[in-house]
Amino acid sequence: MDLSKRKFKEDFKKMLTEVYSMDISESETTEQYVTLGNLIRSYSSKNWGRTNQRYIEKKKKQAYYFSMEFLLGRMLKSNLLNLGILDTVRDGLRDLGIDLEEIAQIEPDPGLGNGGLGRLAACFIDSMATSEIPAHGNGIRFKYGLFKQKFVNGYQVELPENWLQNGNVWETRKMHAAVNVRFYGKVWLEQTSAGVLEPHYEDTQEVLAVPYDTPVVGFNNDVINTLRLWSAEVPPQDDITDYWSYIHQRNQIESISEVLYPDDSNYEGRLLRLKQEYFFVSAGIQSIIRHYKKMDLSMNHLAEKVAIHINDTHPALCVPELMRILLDEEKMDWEHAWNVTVNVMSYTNHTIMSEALEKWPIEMISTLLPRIYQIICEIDRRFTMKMSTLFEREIVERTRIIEGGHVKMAHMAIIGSHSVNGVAQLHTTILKEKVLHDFFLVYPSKFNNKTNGITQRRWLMLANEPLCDLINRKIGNEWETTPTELKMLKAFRDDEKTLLELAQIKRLNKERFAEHIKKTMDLTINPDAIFDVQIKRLHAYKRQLLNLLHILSLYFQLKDDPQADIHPRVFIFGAKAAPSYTYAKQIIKLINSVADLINHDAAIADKLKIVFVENYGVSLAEKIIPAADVSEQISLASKEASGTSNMKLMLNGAITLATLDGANVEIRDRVGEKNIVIFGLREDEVYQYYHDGSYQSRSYYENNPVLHRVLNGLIDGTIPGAEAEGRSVFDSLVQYGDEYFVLRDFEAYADAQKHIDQLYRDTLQWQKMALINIAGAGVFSSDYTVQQYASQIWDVSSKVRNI
Ligand code: GPQ
Repeated sequence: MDLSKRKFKEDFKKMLTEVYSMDISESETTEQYVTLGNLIRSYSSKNWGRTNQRYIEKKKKQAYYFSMEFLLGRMLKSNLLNLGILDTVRDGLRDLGIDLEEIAQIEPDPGLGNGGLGRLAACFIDSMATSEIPAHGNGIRFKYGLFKQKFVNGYQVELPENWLQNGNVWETRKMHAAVNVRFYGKVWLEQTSAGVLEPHYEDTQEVLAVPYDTPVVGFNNDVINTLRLWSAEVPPQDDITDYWSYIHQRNQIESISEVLYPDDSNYEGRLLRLKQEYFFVSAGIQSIIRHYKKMDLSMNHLAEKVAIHINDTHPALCVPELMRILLDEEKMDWEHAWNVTVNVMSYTNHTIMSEALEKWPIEMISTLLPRIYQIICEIDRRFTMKMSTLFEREIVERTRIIEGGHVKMAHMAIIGSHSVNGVAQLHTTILKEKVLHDFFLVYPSKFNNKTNGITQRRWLMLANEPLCDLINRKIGNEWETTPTELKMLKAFRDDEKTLLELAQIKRLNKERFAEHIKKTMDLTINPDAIFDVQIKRLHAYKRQLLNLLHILSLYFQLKDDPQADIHPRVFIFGAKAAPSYTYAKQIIKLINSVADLINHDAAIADKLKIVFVENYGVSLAEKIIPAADVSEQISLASKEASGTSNMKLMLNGAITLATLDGANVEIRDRVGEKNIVIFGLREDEVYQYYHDGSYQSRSYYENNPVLHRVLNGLIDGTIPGAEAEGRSVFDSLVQYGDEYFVLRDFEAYADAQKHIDQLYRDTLQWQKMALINIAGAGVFSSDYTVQQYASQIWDVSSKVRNI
C-alpha cells in the first residue's frame, strides 16, 4: 500500500488519542503496540472487504484449510512487511522516539500449534494470500496455546500459556456468523411425506460456535484472506431453571476451546479432543455452506466452488459431517452426496508413526455424535460391499473404516477424499509402498506428493535482514516473489568478497544471539565457535540422543587430551516434550545435566558449550536460525515425514548434517553431495533390519570403545543429578533394543561431525557451501507448495510463478 511517513505519523498519533486519549510522551510500549495493531487493521480493512467481495462477485472457487493447529508466531512485523510499509513505519516510529523492535516484542507469540504440522499451516496461509489463492484457514481459537516450558533443576515443567490475557489486536469477533454444533442425545430417522428420511433429535447438547476472524495479508498484492478460528460458548438461553447446573454446563462447553492438546505425533484418545475435532469441523462446514448458499447454486455443484483440505486426520470428521448436511439438511440422496463429498475433500498425511494414528472407540463416537456415527457406519458398509467384489477379503478388512471396535480416522479421510498426499517424496513413496500400500492398490490415482515448504518472508526477510540486504545487493529482489531466483546467487560462489560478506553477516547474527543468551541465561558463548543447532520437538525418533552421545564423546576426548584438535562448538537445543512423554522428558533432563557439567568445567572453557533454550517456539526460532552454522536433521531414516526446520536453516546459510530422511533427500538433490553432510542408515536398510530382525544394539555397545565409554558415562556418576535418567536411557539403548538405531548410527554420525569440523576451518570453502545452500533453498518456498495444492488438488486459481 501507499503510505508516506508523514501520513503514518499523523495516523499513529490520531489512533493513540482515539484508543487511549494519550499523546506519545505519556504512552508506554503496550499502548504503542495496541495502537499500531489497530492502525494496521484499519489499513487492511478495505482490502479485506474487497478481497471477499471479489470472491463472491466472481463466484470464485475457494479452498478451506482445516487444521487443528496454526502456529502463527507474532504478526506485527509480518503484516507490516506484507503490506509493504515495514520501512516507512519503522522510520516514522523512530522519528516519534519509538523503537519498532521493542514494540514487536510485546506481542504474545500465539502458540496455537505443537510443531511442524501447525507451523506448516501458518506458512501455507501466508503463501496462499501471497499467491492470490482464494483460500482460508479454519481452526480453533484456543484460549491457552501450547504450554510454556520452564526448566526447574533441569526438568521440564509446564505452565499455562494465557496468550489472550491482554487481548488480541488482530482478531474480530463475528457474532452474526455464529453457528450451533450438536453433541450427544438420541437420534432416529422418520420418513417424511415426500419419502425422504429425516433425523429427529432428543436430549442433545447445543454448543454455540463463535468465529474470530484474523486477516491473512498477502505480500504486496492487496489480497487479504481469512483465518477463521472458532470459540465455544453457551447458546443464549432465556429460561435458566437451575443456575448452578447452568454454570456447570457453561464450564463444560467452554472447555472445548480452552486448551490445545500438547501431544505431537501421538494419539491421546480423550473425549474432549474428539469434541474439539467435531466442533471446528462442524462449525467450519456449516459456515462454508451458508456462504455457498449466497451464490444461489444447487448443492450438486458444491465441489465446483468449494475445496476442503483435511490437515492430518484431526479434521477427518469433515467427511461424515458434510454427508450429514447434504443428506439431512439438503435432502440429497446418498450417491449424489457421496460424490460431492469426495470431490470436495482432500487429505494430507504427516507421519508414518503408528502411535499417531487416530482410532476412536465406537462407544465414544456413537455416544458423542450419534448421527455422525450412523453415517460413518453407512460409509463403511458401502465401502466394504463395493470393495469385496474387487479385492481380496484381507485387503478389504485392512482398509475398512470400522474395525476392532474402533473408527480409523485415516481410513475415513482416505476413502472420503479424492486426493491423499504425503509431505516429501520419500514419505509419499513409503506411504504408497508400505504404510498405505493397501489403499494404494485400491485407489492408485488418489496418491500424490506435495513436498512441504516454508515462507521466505518470515524466515528470511524478517528473521535475517542483514542477509536479505546482501542478497538484494547482489541479485536484486525478484526472489522475494519468485524464490527460485535465489539461484542467481550461485554466480558469486567463487567471489571472495561476497563469501566474506556472508561470513561477516553470520558472525553478526551469532554475536546477536550470543548477547541474547548472555542476557537470558547468563551464559557466555563464543561467536567463533561452530553454532550447531537442533531445534524441533523432543521425540525419540528425532534422535536428540544421538547428538547428546556425540557431545559426551567430545567431552571425554577433551578430558583425556585437553589439547585435542577440536574446533570450538556451541550445541544449541530447543525442544518441548509432551507432558506425558516420560522418555522425552528424561532426555531433556539428561541434556540439561550434561550442559551443567560441561558448561561449568573450567578445563573445557569455551571449547564446548551446550545451550538448551527454554520455551522454544516461533519467536526463538527467528533468533536461532540466522545464527546457525550447522543444521542437525538426524532422525532415523523413514521416520521424519519431511521436516521443515531443515529448509529454514539452509535458507539462512546453515550446512545440513543429515540422514537421508524426509525432505533432506530433496535438499541433497538440490545442493549436491558436496554441500551437505549425509550419514547413517538409509530407509531401505532400516526396513531390511525390520525384516530380518537382526539388529543387536548391545554389540555396538560392546564393540565400539568410544560408544562404550559414553554409554557407561550415563550410569557411572559422570553426569551429576541425572542418575535415574541416565540409567533409563542406557537401558533403552543397550537392553531394550534401541528402537531408533541410535547406536547403529553413532559411528557414522561421529565421523560426519569430524568432517564438519574440518570443513569449517576453511572459511571460504564453508561460506561457498552456505551460499550454494541459500541459492538452492528457493524451491522449498511454501509459495510453490501451495500453488501446487491449488492447481493439482483444489482446482482453484492462483498466480503461478515459474519454478
Ligand atoms: N508432524 Cl503427525 C507434526 O508436527 N505433528 C504431528 O502430529 C504429525 C506430524 C510433522 C512431521 O513430523 C514433520 O516431518 C513434517 O515436516 C511436519 O509435520 C509438516 O508436514
